[in-house]
Amino acid sequence: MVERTLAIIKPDAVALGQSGMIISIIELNKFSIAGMKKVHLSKTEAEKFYAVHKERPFYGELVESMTKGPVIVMVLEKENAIKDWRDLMGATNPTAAAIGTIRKMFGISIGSNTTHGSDAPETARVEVPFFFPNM
Ligand code: 3AN
Repeated sequence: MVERTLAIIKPDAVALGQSGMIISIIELNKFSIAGMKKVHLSKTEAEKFYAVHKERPFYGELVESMTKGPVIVMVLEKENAIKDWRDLMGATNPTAAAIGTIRKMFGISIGSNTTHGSDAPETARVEVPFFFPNM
């Protein structure tokens, strides 16, 4: 089934000039980029986007790391986009991520792990319109 998922290239990766390479990898893996924009999240926006993690000990660090510079937000489209994008990103902790995954190649730490991807269809249905209200 053709699906849509939300992908974010996080501030550290954008600042390090890795966006172009990451977008190339996305295209080489046959995702269609249905929407894309560069935005600098406010603290309020990041807190809302990650509200599900509010009780986690790393919430403050997560909000801070997502607001320290601009991010590139994309809607990716393909068959099984949600699982395929998560597989391409790799495990949350870059040290545990499989060789060939984006987080393995570019990730610095668990808190600075290059990209975000929706984790389920219900999540994608909320996360896509969060950034692209008309999609
Ligand atoms: P994923 O992004 O792989 O779905 P989640 O949903 O568990 O992982 O975590 C959301 C984000 O929170 C991660 N992308 C990561 O940046 C951050 N994070 C997760 N665990 C930690 C941790 N132990 N310390 C710092 N940041 C974390």
